[in-house]
Amino acid sequence: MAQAARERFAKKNEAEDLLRAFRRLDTRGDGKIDADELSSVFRILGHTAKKTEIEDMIWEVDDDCDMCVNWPEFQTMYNRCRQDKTGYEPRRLFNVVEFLMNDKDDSGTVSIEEAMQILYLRFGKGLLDSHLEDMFGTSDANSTSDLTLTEFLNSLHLSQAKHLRSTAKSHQQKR
Ligand SMILES: [Ca+2]
Ligand SMILES: [Ca+2]
Repeated sequence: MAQAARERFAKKNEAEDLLRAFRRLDTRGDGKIDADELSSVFRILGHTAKKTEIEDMIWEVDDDCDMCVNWPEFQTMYNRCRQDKTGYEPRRLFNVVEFLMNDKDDSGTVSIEEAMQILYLRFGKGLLDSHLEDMFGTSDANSTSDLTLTEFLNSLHLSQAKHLRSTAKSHQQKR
């Protein structure tokens, strides 16, 4: 695919995935996500999180302080994190959203084939393997198993920590 076509397709695809993730979290369908909804989705996905942790996830992105995340807040959070180069943007809800976006068939796990689609559209072929290795520990589709939400969050956490360390290092070297 030519780069311009890929970028157009990627944008459209990303917008659709984002809306799908929002709807999946808004289990009552009232246009905003609260702590109960988030915790019921976690329960379905077999992920354990403390109530305070879930409330913090919402608090970090709740611009109008109603203890819910509405669609504009959700989009703002997503775009902030996607554009963030420093790694310091709060990413807890974002990482969950990433999982739901990757889980295209709503099976509750992310397969390497699913992850490949999104990573390819975002980064192109060049960086595909290294991103897959960060996520699955290998880029070999035959030797991976699907990731649960907990596993997915753990690998994102590790790769984001790695990223923070390397940014810190390159700052030090510049001095
Ligand atoms: Ca709701
Ligand atoms: Ca809100």
